[in-house]
Order: sequence, then structure tokens, then C-alpha cells
Amino acid sequence: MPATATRAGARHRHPFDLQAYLTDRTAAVDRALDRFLPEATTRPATIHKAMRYSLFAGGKRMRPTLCLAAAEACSGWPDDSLPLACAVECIHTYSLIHDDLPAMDNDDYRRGKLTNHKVFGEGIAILAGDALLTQAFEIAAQCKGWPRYPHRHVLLEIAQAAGSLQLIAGQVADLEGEGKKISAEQLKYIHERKTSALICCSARLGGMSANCTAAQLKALTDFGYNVGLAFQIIDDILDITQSSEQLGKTAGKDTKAQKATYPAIVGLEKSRKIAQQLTDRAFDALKIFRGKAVALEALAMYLLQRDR
Ligand code: GRG
Repeated sequence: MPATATRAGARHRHPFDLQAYLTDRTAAVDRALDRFLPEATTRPATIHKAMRYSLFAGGKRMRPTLCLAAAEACSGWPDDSLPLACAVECIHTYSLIHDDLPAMDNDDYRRGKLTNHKVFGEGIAILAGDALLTQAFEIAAQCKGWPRYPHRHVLLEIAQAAGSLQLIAGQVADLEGEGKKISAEQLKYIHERKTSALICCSARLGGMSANCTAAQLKALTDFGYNVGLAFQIIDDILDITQSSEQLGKTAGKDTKAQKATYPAIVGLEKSRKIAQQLTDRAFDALKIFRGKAVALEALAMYLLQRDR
């Protein structure tokens, strides 16, 4: 997609090497995840191999990177945000493993590789997802807590984003909506929960790890909410416009499963416009950081323009 975000595009003029930033932060997240997870040979080895297989299969690491960038915008220490960034990536990977199961989306490819259940079987894939979800809380439980955000506050934040009112609620509504005609309003309900909740939580956790002010947390919430909605619309557009090879997962699945998507309801062009408007709103939310949120701005633009 061309770089046509209106206000967002116009504002993003500062030099910022996003590629170098992504390479550096992704490597830091990968190293930390490797430290947090039991080694692949730890008994029972099958489950640890399966957890690591999907976790290190080559995801974009957008949620952990947003978490780290949010912490930086609030002048946080990387050591404080890194465990929370890893916890979020564990939850995200668990949701993908379960989403790919035959009982859900029944997909053979994810992150350019065979899905977890294709390699390890359904039973182990379910357990690998369960174990990654649990691992996320084990990692988050090791954070120290901050004056404005005590330990239990942080754990509650993650539990709520991943629970039956958010991530799971979105997946339930998504499953129940298949093959049915649903409104744009219902679709927004799904996107808010299935996608935006965890992205928003990532940004908020970054802020919390920097002991951010209430105003900063509100700004990160608005930013994450809008970026999350834009992210899912772009995901739906890519499902139609890109190949399976490019995406690393089966393209065209939404149409096949008769899933409601923005492109299906309002068309491709309008969907792009909505994603741009949401990104503009995300940019607006960052004003409060007065130039300290350059990484968040660059990430929002990247997510709008991504091709995988
Ligand atoms: C509890 C049985 C059970 C299932 C949970 C909640 C859930 C299943 C699934 C929701 C997961 C899902 C597919 C959300 C949509 C968000 C989305 C577009 C995910 C892809 O994110 P990317 O592009 O993926 O960041 P990578 O692979 O790059 O990390």
C-alpha cells in the first residue's frame, strides 16, 4: 500500500531508522524469550519444542516492539519493559496456535511454516498454546511492579486483555459470525476484542513499566486502540491482495470462510481510508509525548503500510 496516510504521513518527517529499530528490538525480545522459556530439551521435551517452534517461527514481533516503544516514550528502562513485552508475545503466539487448529480456522501454514498441530499433532498444539498462555503469567509475575502500577495491576491488565471479555470474546464472535451477514458495528466489536485489545494492552504495559502518568496511559490507550483497529483492517486487506507466500499463511481464507471483513462490507478503497483515519487518530493521541514517541509513530506508519 502506498504511503498515503494523510495527517500521519505529513507528520512523519523526522529521520528515524525503523528497520534498524525493528532489528534491534526484535533481537532483544528473541534473546529474552529464549532466556524465559525452558530449553527445548527440558522434559517433557515435546511440549518445549512445540512452544519454541511457534514462538521462534518468525513473527513480526509487533506487540512486544510496541510495548518497548511505549516504555521509551515514557522514559522507561528497557529492562523493566522487556519481560512484559515477552509476556504479550507468548499470549499472541498461543492465540495463533489455537486459532490455526482444525476446530477453529484450520490452517496449515503460519509464519511461513507448517502450523503447530501439523508438526506436533492437535493434542500437543493445544497444550503448547496453553503452556504459552501460562508462561506469559509466569514471566509477568517476575516484574517488580511500579509505584503507580503495583504488581497485581499489571497481571490484571494482561488477564483482562486475554480473557473472555476481550481476546476470547472477539474469537467467539468471529466464529459465530462465520457465514452470517454482520453489520460494520458488529465487525468493529470483533476487531476491538480479537485484535485491538492485545495491541492496546502491549502499549499500556510499556507505559506502566515506565511508571507513566495517568495522562500518558490514556494517550497510549487511545494510540493502541486505534492502531489495533487499523492493524486488523490492513490484515483483512492483505488477505485479499497478497499471496500465501508473501503472508506466510494461507491467503484468501476470509472470503472462503465467508468471514465478514471491512473489504467485504465497505470495499477495498474505503477500508484503506478507514485504516488511514484510525492511524491519524493514533498519531493525534501521541501529541502529549512532544516528540518522544518517534518509535511509536514510525511503527504506526509501518503497520499501515505493511505488506505482510
Ligand atoms: C482459547 C481455543 C482458544 C482460542 C483462542 C483468541 C484466539 C484463539 C485467537 C485470536 C487470534 C487472532 C487470529 C487474532 C487476529 C489478530 C491478528 C491479525 C493476528 C496476526 O498477527 P501478526 O500479523 O502475526 O502480528 P505475526 O505472526 O507476525 O506475529
